[in-house]
Formats: sequence, C-alpha cells, structure tokens
Amino acid sequence: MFKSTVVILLLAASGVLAGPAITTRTCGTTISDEKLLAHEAHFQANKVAKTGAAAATATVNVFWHVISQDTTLAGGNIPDSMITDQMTVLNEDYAPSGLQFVLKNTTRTINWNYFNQAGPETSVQTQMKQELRQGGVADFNVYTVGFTAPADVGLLGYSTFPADYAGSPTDDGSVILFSSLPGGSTERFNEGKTLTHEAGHWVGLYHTFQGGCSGTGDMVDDTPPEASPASGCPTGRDTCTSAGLDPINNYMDYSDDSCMTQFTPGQGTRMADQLRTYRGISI
Ligand SMILES: *[C@@H]1O[C@H](CO)[C@@H](O)[C@H](O)[C@H]1NC(C)=O
Ligand SMILES: [Ca+2]
Ligand SMILES: [Ca+2]
Ligand SMILES: [Zn+2]
Repeated sequence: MFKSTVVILLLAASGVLAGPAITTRTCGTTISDEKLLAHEAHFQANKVAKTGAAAATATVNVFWHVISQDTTLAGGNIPDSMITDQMTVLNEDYAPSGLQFVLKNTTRTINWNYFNQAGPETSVQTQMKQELRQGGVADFNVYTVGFTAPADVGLLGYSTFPADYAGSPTDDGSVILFSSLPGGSTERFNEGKTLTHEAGHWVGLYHTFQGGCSGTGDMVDDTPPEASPASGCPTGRDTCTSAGLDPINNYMDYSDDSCMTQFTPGQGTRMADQLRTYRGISI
C-alpha cells in the first residue's frame, strides 16, 4: 500500500503523468449553422480563381509559441526536438495537398494563466495572442498550452478560420495541447495529428461531421456525411444512410491519431480556394 503510493508520487514528479489523459478527442473549433452559412455566402461571392501562375506547392511560415507554467516538460516547456518532430508530421500530412510549413521562430513564455486557462473564447487567450502573435494573414501562429481549466478538460485544440481574420487578425491561429505533440504524454493523441487537424481549420476546413447527416455538411463533396464524431478507429462505421462510409480516417474527424491518415482531393481543393481567397496564398 505504502510502496505503491510512493511510486505514483515518483511518476508524477518525473513527469510521466504530464499532460491530461483524454478518452475522446474534443476540438473547440465550433461554428453555428448560421455563421457557417454567412461564411459560405461570403466565400462564394468573393472566391479568387486559380490562375495559371499558381505554384504546385505553397509555403506557410509558422510562428510557434511555447507556453508553460514553469521550466519543466510536465509544465509545458517542450523541447525544440518535439516541435521539429511535429513539423515533420504536419508537412507529411499536407504534402499531398501542396502545402508546406516552415518554422520561422519559436518564443517561450512562462505564464501560469496562459498555460492553464487559455480555452476557446476566453479573455486569457485573447490576451495571450495580443502579446505574442507574429506575422500577417498568411502566417500560421501556433500556441502550445495545458488546458487544465475545468471547462477545458479533454480539449486538444481550437483554431480560427481564414474568413475570421479580417474581423479579428490578432486572434488568428491554433492553440493546442502541448502533450499532443509526437512523443507527448497524452496517449492515443500523441502522434501530432492534433496540429494537422487544427491547421485544417486554419486553412478553411470544417469537421467531417459538421451538420450531421442532413444539410450542407462540411461543404466538401468527397467526404461522406456522418451523424456524429467518430471515436477510436471504428472501421466500417456508417451513421448516415447517404452513400459512403463515415470518413473515420479523415484528419477532420475525431478519431485517434493512429487512425487519421488523409485529406480528400475535395478538401485539397477547398483549402486551396480558401487560402487564395482569404490569405493570399496561391497553390
Ligand atoms: C523571434 O521572435 C522574438 C520575439 O518577437 C524576437 O525577439 C526574436 O528576435 C525572433 N528570433 C528570430 C530568429 O527571428
Ligand atoms: Ca462532405
Ligand atoms: Ca453513409
Ligand atoms: Zn476541429
């Protein structure tokens, strides 16, 4: 009895228990039907057409902001090597879509409030981004935090959409759980797919379960609709009667990292159109 207590304390002290355990992926990037329709109307009315001069691959600069509550790994102070590994995963996942990311700068900030309380739509996240965001509309700012506030338990990340930039430029970017990086401590969600997913919102993609079985869904034709987020890796899942199995392997679903393997060509087209229209990035 006494011995096992000591072991648990040692594990905690050594950082093995760093980062929350998560049973179901939760992303804080939600959009109401009303706002989605307004986004889509604006997008259709302003869409910038692809020109012959577009490059096969576009490059996006990344400004990374490591937020920690202290100088330990358990406290969020991830090493540069984890960021490098995450950039590799991100670039592997986006290569088929013609998008590559280059790490331009990494800032390190010790701030208990930012690390623990920077949930979606909080004043803390607004303040954090006002202090740290770098670059312009075409630059991707990533913040790694701890999400320990009760309202954020289970949260892996959240992002802004390209169409949001004009109204609140400083807010632009993705905030993700530090232990979701490759080699991080949040099991099943520690292969780096959280950033791939959140960057998916940043380039203009919705969740594959957006709108459920009916309605306009995620505005992409080759992602079959699904009634709800997938969890784990439920091969053969089919929650909507319309043609096609649920896109459980898609980066924009909620499956485990090991289950997430693709964007569809339709999503590639949508992200290129969104990036051209709202971020001046030409693929
Ligand atoms: C990174 O950003 C910080 C904060 O703006 C700045 O002080 C530093 O010079 C930058 N480093 C590089 C290599 O650009
Ligand atoms: Ca679809
Ligand atoms: Ca179906
Ligand atoms: Zn999401």
